[in-house]
Amino acid sequence: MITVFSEDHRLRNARTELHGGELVSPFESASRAEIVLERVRAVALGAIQAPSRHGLAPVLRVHDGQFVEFLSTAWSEWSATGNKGEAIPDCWPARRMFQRRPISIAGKLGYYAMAGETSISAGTWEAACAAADVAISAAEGVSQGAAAAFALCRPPGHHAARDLYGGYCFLNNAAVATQFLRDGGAGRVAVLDVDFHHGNGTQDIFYDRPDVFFASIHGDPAEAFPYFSGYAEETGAAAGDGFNLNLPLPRGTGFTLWRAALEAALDRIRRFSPDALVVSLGADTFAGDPISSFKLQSADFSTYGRLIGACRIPTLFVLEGGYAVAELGINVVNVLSGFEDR
Ligand code: Q9C
Ligand code: ZN
Repeated sequence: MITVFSEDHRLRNARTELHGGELVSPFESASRAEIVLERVRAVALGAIQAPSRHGLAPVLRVHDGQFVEFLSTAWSEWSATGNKGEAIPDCWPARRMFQRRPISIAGKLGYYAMAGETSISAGTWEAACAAADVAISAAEGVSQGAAAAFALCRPPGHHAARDLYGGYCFLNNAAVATQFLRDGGAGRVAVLDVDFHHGNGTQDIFYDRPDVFFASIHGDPAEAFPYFSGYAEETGAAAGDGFNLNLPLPRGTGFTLWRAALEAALDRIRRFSPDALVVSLGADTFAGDPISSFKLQSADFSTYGRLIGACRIPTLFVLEGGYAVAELGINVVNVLSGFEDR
């Protein structure tokens, strides 16, 4: 399968992440994309292509206009205000507070952030746009009849909602690509999110729609980020009721239990009979991941790639999380090779 990749991911090179009460070097680092690309080359997965530029129109099909405007100007507004560090929110519209968009940059950060670990830095917006273009360009391949394509996106996207950023995500690459596939003629699209963390952003974007089925396998929000989204009782709203499937699993989950959840998700996806499948591919389910608590081994990634491939649905893989950098290339590309071996 083809891989779409942009060097511009390097423009996302924040120095800080709020972690354990300290500002540390971000887990979501540029080396992640490089090691995945290196593995794509090593196994000769297929051609590696640069994305084409699509501008903001496909982004604005799933994101709020004022939110996009905020992201595009956040760093210049923050740095012009004389702040010394990177842009981090410190006040949120919590319970019983008034949900009105402030004018000042410090207020807007809290208004648009769903979490506080993710600093906005110079180049963040440009890298986020490049990642969206990567996802769209790979989706074009699937639209044009490819059996599969891999969008090697960085920064990731699945925590970004219609008007929220955070969890290392700014624009929801998988959701932008999903809508792009719909607009290109796919009547129904399924999204399968296998990242360790619940894909709250993707769920949010499609929650009231019956044309996009969303399924996510993730750490139980009672004990795992993003804490306030991902429970089994979140099944969709209005016309979208019944088109959202959350499969939360306990900390320490190994492949036997995880695989059973995957089979349940794939059953529902097959019954939905989609024209295309978008896989939010996070490899932070790996036993060695530094911020997650599932126990998958590298060989398990090949096994589950094969199970996804056996569905015989045109499939777009979109890279999300995975922070055990040394093994990230192997784990991610094992899924893609497993898919091709089906
Ligand atoms: N400081 C993705 O995998 N919590 N995002 C950080 C460590 C946020 C993960 C905990 C994790 C976000 C795309
Ligand atoms: Zn994750």
